[in-house]
Amino acid sequence: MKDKQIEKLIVSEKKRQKGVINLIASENYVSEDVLKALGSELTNKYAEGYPGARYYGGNEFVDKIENLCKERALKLFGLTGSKWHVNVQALSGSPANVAVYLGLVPVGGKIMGMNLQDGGHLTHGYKVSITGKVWQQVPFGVDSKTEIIDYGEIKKLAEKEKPNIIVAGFTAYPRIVDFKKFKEIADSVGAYLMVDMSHFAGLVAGGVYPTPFKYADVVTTTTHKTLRGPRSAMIFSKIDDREIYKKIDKAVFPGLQGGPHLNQIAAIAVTLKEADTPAFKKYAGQILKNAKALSGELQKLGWRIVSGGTDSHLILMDTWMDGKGIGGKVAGDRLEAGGIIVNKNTIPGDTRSPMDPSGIRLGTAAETTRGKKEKDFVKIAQKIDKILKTKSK
Ligand code: DSN
Repeated sequence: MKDKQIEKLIVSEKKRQKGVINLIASENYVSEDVLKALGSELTNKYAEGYPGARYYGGNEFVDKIENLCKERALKLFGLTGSKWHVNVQALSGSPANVAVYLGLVPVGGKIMGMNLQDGGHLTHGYKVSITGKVWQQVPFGVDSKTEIIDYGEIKKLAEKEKPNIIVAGFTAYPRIVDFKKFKEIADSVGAYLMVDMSHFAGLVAGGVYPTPFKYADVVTTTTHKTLRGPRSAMIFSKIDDREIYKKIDKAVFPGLQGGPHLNQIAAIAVTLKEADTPAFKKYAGQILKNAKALSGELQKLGWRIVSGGTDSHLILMDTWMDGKGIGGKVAGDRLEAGGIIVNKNTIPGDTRSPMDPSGIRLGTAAETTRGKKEKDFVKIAQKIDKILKTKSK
């Protein structure tokens, strides 16, 4: 690069990434091919609109790229183009979720989503997000004892509040979600069911987590977590006489965005091809095995794992343990000093502040990409335990 300042910083970041154990549940390491697509000449192209209906000329190749990306997206999740539509233009996860609400929920309408403290995302209607300002959140949480979603409570709440849309999905909930139950609840109150599978999309693609497509009206996902692609998003909508997909396409463009980022779209296409392989299935299975090994060993070492374990790539560790342990901020800082990168996280019923909550969130997708197996994660658990039990000087 001619710009030595930026080049030096990129090289330093590359070194940092190589030198740490990365347990951030929403990060991963992409392939050289994904990086090549991201850094290609596609970034020069403006193509407002959709394939075959653009507002700019010169779309011969970018139309093919976007169509191929959409075909691959449907194929990977076992969907047919007559029943499902996919939009691959949303710039990332938050704008994808906002586009769905913009398309389907009137201003002031109700979004029923998991509250932030129990594992929901900001864009599931939380008050500081635009999704909690333009629309009203009807928050639900987990059962205070089991720390698992209580579908009976959700049903009661939905019947009382009559939300326009119910969001099943999370950023910090380690368990399997029962999409069938969510669909029954949504149908009983006339709400759309949206599943935000951002965290577990790669696990669904790999066949190790239940597919939401049997039950959802809309499925949103980022493409950079367990799916191991570029920072971007996709929105799948069921095709039926409600014509949801038309409303969502319009919400993405021209509702929220101008030109799509075609370099990202090409990189998603590359990711989807990589994910449609036996090797990726094996990878997804290993993510799960590794998460169980990490969670099991931490429990053996005396740490409390929220909900007693995990069914996914994600683990919520209670580091505070009612004052017997340490806060999430100190835990995160100490681990970083010891070469392990995590994020501090609230746990269900947390009374501490989000800046220094009671726990940390761990994920196994990134280190599994680097070839780590169960025995390596047992060692990582022991390292975490040692670091957290050693008082800082
Ligand atoms: N998706 C969030 C995460 O899980 O890290 C960030 O918005």
